[in-house]
Amino acid sequence: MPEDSIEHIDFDELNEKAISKPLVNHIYTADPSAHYFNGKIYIYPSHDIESDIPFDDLGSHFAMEDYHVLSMDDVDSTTTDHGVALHVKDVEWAEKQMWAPDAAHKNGKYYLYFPAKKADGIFQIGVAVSDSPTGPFIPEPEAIKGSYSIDPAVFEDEDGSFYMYFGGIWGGQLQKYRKNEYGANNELPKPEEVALLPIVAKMTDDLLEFSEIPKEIQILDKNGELLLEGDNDRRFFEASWMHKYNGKYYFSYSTGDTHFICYAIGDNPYGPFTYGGRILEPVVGWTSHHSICQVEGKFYLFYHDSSLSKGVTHLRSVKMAEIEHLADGHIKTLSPYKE
Ligand code: FUB
Repeated sequence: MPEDSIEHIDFDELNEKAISKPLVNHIYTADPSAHYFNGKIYIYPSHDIESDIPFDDLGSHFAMEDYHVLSMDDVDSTTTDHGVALHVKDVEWAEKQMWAPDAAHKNGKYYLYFPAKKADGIFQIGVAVSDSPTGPFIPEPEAIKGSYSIDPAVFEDEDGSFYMYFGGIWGGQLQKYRKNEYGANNELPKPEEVALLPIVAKMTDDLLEFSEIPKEIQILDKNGELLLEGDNDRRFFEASWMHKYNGKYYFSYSTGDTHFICYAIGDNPYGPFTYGGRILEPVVGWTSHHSICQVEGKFYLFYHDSSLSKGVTHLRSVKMAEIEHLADGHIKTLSPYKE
């Protein structure tokens, strides 16, 4: 939701209308990646903090330094904060801005994937490993080779293969890359040109590296045409996620400056994906970022808004709500606040 509309909000009224409450309110949390590991819900969010860094379009004021893992015994239970699971000071290659993370579980090990800026100001994505879903996580000494930009989402397919989806424009730096190569002069395409696309790479068996050269995934309209950069209501901005439903692959993402969470449907992890609609209408706060987690046959959207901080865009709170897949495969759009 745009910053200038926040001053007109009555937050008491808004909280009455909200379809869900913050899962925790002793710290600010955002960008929730939720997983159902061993019969319990684990949420891997960003840990938002106040900073004296001025606001800019690159998101420099999102100055997060560490990650906490949250857990819930079931969808109705209280949420436990397991404390600091990884701090930027323990990551050799990273300097600052621990943005949206994700996690994976394989053979008794847990993997935390996270983007951070290096000393040269360029984002890369790293991985840290633990024997416990709640950490502490031990970071690998170097970022994942060939990774760039932000917002990793690691999806396990039914055949046991893992894929990382990533990328985000503006502060996430995806516009600086073409065919996986950084170019300081690269910028966003023009509005009438094809939009920048999210990136996917299959992971190695040890889940520490990419096993292939990352590739773009296509998001098409119903006529089979790639979405254009100027199609701000539908084109990819950041916050990739993948879930599977009825044998179909649902790639979901944020449209950033238009504040929607949208989805596109495909037949395999690489796409192409055809735009399907909106999952979530705009929340209070500029960013919208989500995950979708299946718990005992039902699907839940984990998302965030800035209602607890009364609209401070970089002080967000993680929430959850059930979502519904309709008989035709579409997802029913959620409004975060009742009319
Ligand atoms: O939390 C920092 C950034 O804001 C995330 O990486 C983006 O997806 C947006 O939510």
